[in-house]
Amino acid sequence: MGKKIKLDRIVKAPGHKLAKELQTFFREHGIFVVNLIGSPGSGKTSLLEALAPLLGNRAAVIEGDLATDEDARRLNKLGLRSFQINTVDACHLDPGMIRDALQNMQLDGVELLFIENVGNLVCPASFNIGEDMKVAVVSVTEGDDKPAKYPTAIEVSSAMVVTKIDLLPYLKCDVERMKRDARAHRPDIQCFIVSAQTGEGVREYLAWMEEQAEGALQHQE
Ligand SMILES: Nc1nc2c(ncn2[C@@H]2O[C@H](COP(=O)(O)OP(=O)(O)O)[C@@H](O)[C@H]2O)c(=O)[nH]1
Ligand SMILES: [Mg+2]
Repeated sequence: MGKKIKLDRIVKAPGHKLAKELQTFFREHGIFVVNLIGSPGSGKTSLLEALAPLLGNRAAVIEGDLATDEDARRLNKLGLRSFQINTVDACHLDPGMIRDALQNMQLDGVELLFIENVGNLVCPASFNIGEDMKVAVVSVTEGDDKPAKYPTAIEVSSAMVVTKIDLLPYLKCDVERMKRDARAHRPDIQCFIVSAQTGEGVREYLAWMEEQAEGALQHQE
């Protein structure tokens, strides 16, 4: 059976220190945290749906949306334990919301925690919510100029996942340009070309993330 999670310290941490405390908390409990950022409809939840059968019980999700618990329900239905935060009118998640979510979650045995941020390529890029890495999710249907137009989102992201690649035959979208522009803003960014519909690229993305998680946890030992 997995580890028992105690939350005392992060519950008591003052607001301005909370992101750091969350990071320490996750590291101490061997949980690697990925903050998914991207526009509304870019395919963040669908990517998690595609990952769900590969993840099983070792992963959990915190979902951030202004309203509804639709995304958490979509993932729970697939057996990926998920907790929904409603930010009402806030355009991004903050560390206090993550702390509150953790108090309502069962984290025993969790090694990977995904946080799907509020759909928005601007505000979520500026806030650390205790994650190990941000990953930008950008779809081919949004147009190939988006990595160039949202440089901060790219600069803060360790990886860019280009989704909905199955729709490429129907669109004018230059994926090579997306990669080029992303690398111009962040030379070491990892690019994954994915379809949540067909599953293309999903295993490669997961394998890379697991490598990163392993590296981060070994580094700490
Ligand atoms: N064809 C195709 N549609 C996708 C893919 N990923 C997401 N979608 C569709 O795009 C829409 C928005 O996806 P969703 O995952 O809810 O986006 P989110 O708002 O970023 O979480 C839904 O209608 C999905 O079915 C994909 O890889 N291929
Ligand atoms: Mg979603």
